[in-house]
Amino acid sequence: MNDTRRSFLRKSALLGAGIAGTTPGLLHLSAQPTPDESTPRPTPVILATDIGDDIDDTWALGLLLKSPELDLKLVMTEYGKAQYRAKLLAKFLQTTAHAHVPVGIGPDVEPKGEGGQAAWVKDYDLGSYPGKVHSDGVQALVDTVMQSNRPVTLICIGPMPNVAAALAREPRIAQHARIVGMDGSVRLGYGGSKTASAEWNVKAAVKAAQQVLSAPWDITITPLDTCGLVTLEGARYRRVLESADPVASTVIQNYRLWSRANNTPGDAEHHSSVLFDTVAVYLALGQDLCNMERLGIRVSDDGYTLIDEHAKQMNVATGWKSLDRYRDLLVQRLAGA
Ligand SMILES: [Ca+2]
Repeated sequence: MNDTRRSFLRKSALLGAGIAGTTPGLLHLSAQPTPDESTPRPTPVILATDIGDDIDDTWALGLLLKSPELDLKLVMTEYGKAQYRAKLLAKFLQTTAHAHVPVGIGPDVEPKGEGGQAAWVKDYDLGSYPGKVHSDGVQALVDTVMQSNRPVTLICIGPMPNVAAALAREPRIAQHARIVGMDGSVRLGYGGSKTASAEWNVKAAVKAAQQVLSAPWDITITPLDTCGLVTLEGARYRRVLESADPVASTVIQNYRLWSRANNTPGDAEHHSSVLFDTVAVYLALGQDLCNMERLGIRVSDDGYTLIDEHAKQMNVATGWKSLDRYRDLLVQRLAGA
């Protein structure tokens, strides 16, 4: 749908320029904004994801594909399980008619193996993916950032060893990209607990988090304080569950397999799990629904994200202005108009 609308806008703009350029009486039209100029260009983004462990990455990818403000230039696997994650990304993109998006495979390191969505890609051949598959995903990330003529938004929704590796390989990416990440726990912990937690994405690869979250790029994060509170239930969940939209139905198909693999098959018929990673995608396109604070954040060696005025300053979504409006946005985008 978005591709169709974009190509329509592009054609309209070309037509407008042609008229203005060849008809003297209409020259003033060239000063009028064309549809392309009046519609903000989508932001180039890269998604770095540990898809295939918790199911929220799959929901986040769905939200990203349904957000016309964002132009997905590359998906890269994070945190091991490289082949399994790459297959999930490729099959999801192909199933939802986004097979033009390149897939970058991260290094074949620990952790290895598969996860709760393995059944979905059991017979999928990565070689059959119509788009580009980069065997060196870290280099693909570096090249995509350095070759972009506009700053890239790097959405990080997993532990970040591969983003840290990209930064080590080409430190200048920090001048050409900004980070929007699902990271940490500032004042609230898991489940809205009043005690901060050592959040998984930080704790699973602490050194990488310290490197990425202190580099000189612009950083925005959703810690558990905001992302840890997002679930869909009741009528909202049913809209996604019953949607015929290819993205929504692919998300639900994966959620059902994942729930079965986690011995909670009934969950997928009634409510979502916590959709942490979707909030990072949201923050890449807008922040109006969150309370944003500018805070110095230091990553401790045991994986906590501590407020420290001498540490790297970043934009932190520390609370919701309206969590219900965010839930509505998520449903509207995933389930279609
Ligand atoms: Ca994740």
